[in-house]
Amino acid sequence: MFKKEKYLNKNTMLKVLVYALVIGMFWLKMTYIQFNIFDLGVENTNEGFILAFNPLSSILLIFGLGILVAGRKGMLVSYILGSLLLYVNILFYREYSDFITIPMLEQVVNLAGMGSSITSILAATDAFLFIDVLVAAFLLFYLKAERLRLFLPKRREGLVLAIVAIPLFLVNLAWAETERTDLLQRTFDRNMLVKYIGLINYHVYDAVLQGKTEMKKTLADSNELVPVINYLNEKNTPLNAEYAGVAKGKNVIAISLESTQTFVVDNKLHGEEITPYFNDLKEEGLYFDNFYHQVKQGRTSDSEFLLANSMYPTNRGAVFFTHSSNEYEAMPEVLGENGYSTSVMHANDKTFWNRNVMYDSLGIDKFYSKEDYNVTEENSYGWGLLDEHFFAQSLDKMKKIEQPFYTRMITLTNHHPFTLPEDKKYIEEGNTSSGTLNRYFQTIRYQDEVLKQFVENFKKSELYDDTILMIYGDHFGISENHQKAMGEYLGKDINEFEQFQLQRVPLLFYGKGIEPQVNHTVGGQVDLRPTLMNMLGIEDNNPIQFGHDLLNEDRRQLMVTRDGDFASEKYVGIQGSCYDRQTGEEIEAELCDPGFKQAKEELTMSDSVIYGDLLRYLDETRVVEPMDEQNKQKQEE
Ligand code: GP9
Ligand code: MN
Repeated sequence: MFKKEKYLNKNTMLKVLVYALVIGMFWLKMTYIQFNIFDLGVENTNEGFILAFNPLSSILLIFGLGILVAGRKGMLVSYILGSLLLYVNILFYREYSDFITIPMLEQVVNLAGMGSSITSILAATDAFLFIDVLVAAFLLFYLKAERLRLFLPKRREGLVLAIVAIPLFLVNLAWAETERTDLLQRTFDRNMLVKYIGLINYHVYDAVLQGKTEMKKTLADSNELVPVINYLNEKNTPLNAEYAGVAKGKNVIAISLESTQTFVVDNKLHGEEITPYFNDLKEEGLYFDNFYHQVKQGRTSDSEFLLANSMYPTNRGAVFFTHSSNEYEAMPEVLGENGYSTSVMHANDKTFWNRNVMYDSLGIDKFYSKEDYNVTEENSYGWGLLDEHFFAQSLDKMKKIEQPFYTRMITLTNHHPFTLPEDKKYIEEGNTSSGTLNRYFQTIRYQDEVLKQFVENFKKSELYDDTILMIYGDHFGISENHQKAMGEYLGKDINEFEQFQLQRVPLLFYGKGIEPQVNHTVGGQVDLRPTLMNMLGIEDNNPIQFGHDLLNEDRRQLMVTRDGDFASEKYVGIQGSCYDRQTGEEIEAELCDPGFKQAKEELTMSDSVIYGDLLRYLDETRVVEPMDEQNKQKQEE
């Protein structure tokens, strides 16, 4: 009896030891990853402790559930799946500086299309992140010599672990709220969520959000469009009369420049201009120097969405994937109704970003994708067809399409990881501490050179007289992971404010009839549609647009980012902090309160339209519109 008890005690102790070792190992690994691989911006010791503590509840949860379902095997499966989840997030983070969301998972097809980019985010040392999996398997399965019978967890122990996870998570949450109140309600920023509740809990939270999102669409009804219309009517600024119809009846070539940021414009490297051609071209057109991208996880596709709809993309996933079956009344559709033929030219797989499906919803007549281009090994590099060939072949296509046309070209060569064949490097690479930034200068320089070929050929073509160009950057190319190097190049410390300002992208309208001018208004991609439609002199009857004509001098200057940050004429508001936009100095936080409030309202309104698929009720609601018109006239009187 005594002997048996002793044996049991010893066994229990060993069991607890194995539990502790396996849980401890995963905890250690996850803490290492959260501290060292993700850049979560830990600001004080309290946050450091939260970050070190937050893996625990999620580990108990997944191990507990594993044991509950399949005992020892289940625990190992949880260990392996948990490790894979961490690793996939690491890869994703290296590429996008963001964490995976469920809608984003549908986009694994994109990873296949990433070509050389995917290899650049794998590191040989990553193998170390899996060594513990072997140790765990060894502890759980091989240390079971008959006499020791070390580890045979009972199902009910799994249940206990999973239950204990709940109060632990609540402790975690309460602790996190000491740093940020209403953490789970104010979730524009995934970085912050992961910092406070840990990566695995974040995924659980994301799953809950997903469920809510799906419910919203099912439960939505036409009444929900009314507050949005009222809000937009209230905020509405009239279109600029001087520019109305300056490009009436003309063709439009919109050129989306991949990863092109404003900081390269009029800037030099080794004493040479990085974009010599664009620098000159912008002197002959209407150029905007305070124009920001507003994309989130959907990158290029988000910029396309902003342009087509003048609505904000979603905060999770790419709206091109998540809401491609929604009803829209996008700009191409309206242009089509006004006699335009509409197309997109982009030499990538047509399924990338789900474009082939979404373009139908946006009313784009024709998508010239990779299969419509002559793509060979000789004329391709990295992501695919080199821009010079893309431009040349696209111009040939344009000469043949029915006029008036609206076509949008999307370049590709200046994409991460920014590599080029030797003979296309027209400038020495940079000498900062980031290879990515160093190469970026070269791909930007290349893009400028081939843009020159395109525009010069365009000018010589018959198209020139009847066509305007709208050239803009789709989003940043250099992520905040390269802040230090960016600081070395720009010769200043890249703080939160500077990082925000780096989100500016160039915007240029060019063509006969467009007077040269530099415009400093603060705007973003959401403003493109009303600006362009006004220049084309087309009445755009879709009232659900969040943009404001960039050319109206009385416009509301407010550029809202998907994170709920904003830039206005005076201020820049970033995650609760406030800066003077001119000087970059941090000022009293309260000064930005109204801006934050408006930003939030704006995003909430836009989201309600997308999540509820509310544009399907537009025709119904339009019946009441004449009333609104009358009201407006009254107000004007
Ligand atoms: C792919 C291209 C690049 O077709 O648009 O996409 P990105 O990674 O920039 O969103
Ligand atoms: Mn892009």
